[in-house]
Amino acid sequence: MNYRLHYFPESGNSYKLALMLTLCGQTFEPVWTDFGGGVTRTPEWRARVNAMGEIPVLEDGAERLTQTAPILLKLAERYGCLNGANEAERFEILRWLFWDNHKLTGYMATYRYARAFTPSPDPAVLAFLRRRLDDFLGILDAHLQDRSFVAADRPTIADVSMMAYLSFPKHESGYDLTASHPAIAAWLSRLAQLPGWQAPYDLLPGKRLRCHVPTDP
Ligand SMILES: N[C@@H](CCC(=O)N[C@@H](CS)C(=O)NCC(=O)O)C(=O)O
Repeated sequence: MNYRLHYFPESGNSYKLALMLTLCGQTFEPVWTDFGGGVTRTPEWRARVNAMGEIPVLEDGAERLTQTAPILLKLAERYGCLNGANEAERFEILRWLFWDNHKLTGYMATYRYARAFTPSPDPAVLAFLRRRLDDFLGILDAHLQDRSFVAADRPTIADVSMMAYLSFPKHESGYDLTASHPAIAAWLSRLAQLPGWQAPYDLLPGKRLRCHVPTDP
């Protein structure tokens, strides 16, 4: 096994890499990280593991890789898996990866973390983030009205990246996508049919953060 993935279970960014490796038929050693305990904020961890202070980190043999988008691109090239087939598709994949990192994942990760995993989130901050997310989810739902996948006529790493935070249990984000964004819900169901697909908490085991919202019935 050449890969070691530094992660915590609630991390959708970690899920992107765990799922990608799995869909490419690769295994990895999971390295659970005490994100809730603040380990990624310590100078020691930043000096030893990731100077950017972020999870995930993928050890690829002797190399330590960070930032999911370039890592997904590297793995897609390496395994010929979920890649673009031509320049137009590769441009489209990059376009959505940038949008995802800045908008969809950027806001959903922050909103969900504050809402579910902190004890007393500021309602004004939650309202601001949710207003932005409503817009982003509307944009994605419209994009998926007349196509099956985000960037090509088959799944690519853009789908892997963008589905990640939308694949966690709905009580965490408070979005019931089946009711609010049916095209997104249908797309998530299609992706869940991919051979080897696994849900986030099945791929990312271990001690979980305390959740402060009631769980789904
Ligand atoms: N763009 C980065 C985002 C990574 C990221 O934000 N990870 C979160 C955990 S899922 C984190 O470590 N956040 C720490 C912080 O923002 O201070 C990527 O794609 O890897």
